[in-house]
Amino acid sequence: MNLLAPNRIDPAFRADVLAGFRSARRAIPARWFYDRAGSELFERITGLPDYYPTRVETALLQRIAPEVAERVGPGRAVVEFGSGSSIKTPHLLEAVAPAAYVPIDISGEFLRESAAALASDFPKLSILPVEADFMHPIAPPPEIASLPKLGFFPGSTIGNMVARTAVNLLRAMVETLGVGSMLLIGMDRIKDVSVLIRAYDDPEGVTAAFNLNLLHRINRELDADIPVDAFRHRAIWNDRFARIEMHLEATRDVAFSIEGERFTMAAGETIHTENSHKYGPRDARLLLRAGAWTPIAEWTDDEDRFALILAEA
Ligand code: AVI
Repeated sequence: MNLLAPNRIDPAFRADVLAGFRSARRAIPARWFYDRAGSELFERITGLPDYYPTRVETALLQRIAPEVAERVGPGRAVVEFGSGSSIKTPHLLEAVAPAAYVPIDISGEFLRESAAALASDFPKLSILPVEADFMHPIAPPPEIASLPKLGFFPGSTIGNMVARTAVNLLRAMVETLGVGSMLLIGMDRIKDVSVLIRAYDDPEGVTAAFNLNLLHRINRELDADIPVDAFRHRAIWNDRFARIEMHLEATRDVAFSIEGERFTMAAGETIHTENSHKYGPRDARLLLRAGAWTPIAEWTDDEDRFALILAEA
């Protein structure tokens, strides 16, 4: 056994995985998808023909950015929650011409990569990356203390949270940015179930590989021997909660061990790995209000697939 291995294990990952397998309804938080392989697979998902959110939101942002700039006014600091995606952020920065740009991400590596990429496109912009977990209030860099702020949270990442967590995050954002700030947030709309299922179960099998990578990650990083070939990817529409759920379903009875603990699953049993909530116009506004934000403008694409909402605290 590699004596260095225990040092590389994230204790929170181990705790979440073990708790998830011990529970009667097996579930692992979606945040653990994003190791290097998972992040690369997610990048591929965003380019898939059936995965509309990234494409539609980017085009929408490009179209409305001048109007957003007019509404928010000059001289703001743009604070992005999650590391700046190379495609979306420049559209906003070009239009808003902010005084500073503050990307916040828990992964220092992604933060440095995206900050470096943006710095070459916006050489005069002051970029102040913050390595932190934005689920909790964060003290912004002192350089932007006196500037009015615009939060940016694209991608409908909020949709990966259950309502209580989403509300807590929105309130943490008010604390981070301060009362009087604005927030531009992306939220995916409820739509035809067949369109949603295709977006989360693409014929190319990239989303399946993304989901199954979680089991590979458990085998790679923990002391585990899960037979990954005995699981298949499932994407299910849960109408009651208006969300796509991703699961990993055992295709036969399986037994395996994780960190010396034995687990069995019967054929057909699943591990719940992700929720991706979708919002009607009223749901979106209610969620924002519950999170202490007042929506002031809203834009959608021609087919009403995706919404960008501007709110103020
Ligand atoms: C990151 N997040 C907004 C994606 C989504 O659409 O919920 C994650 C994803 N899962 C499967 N495909 C994409």
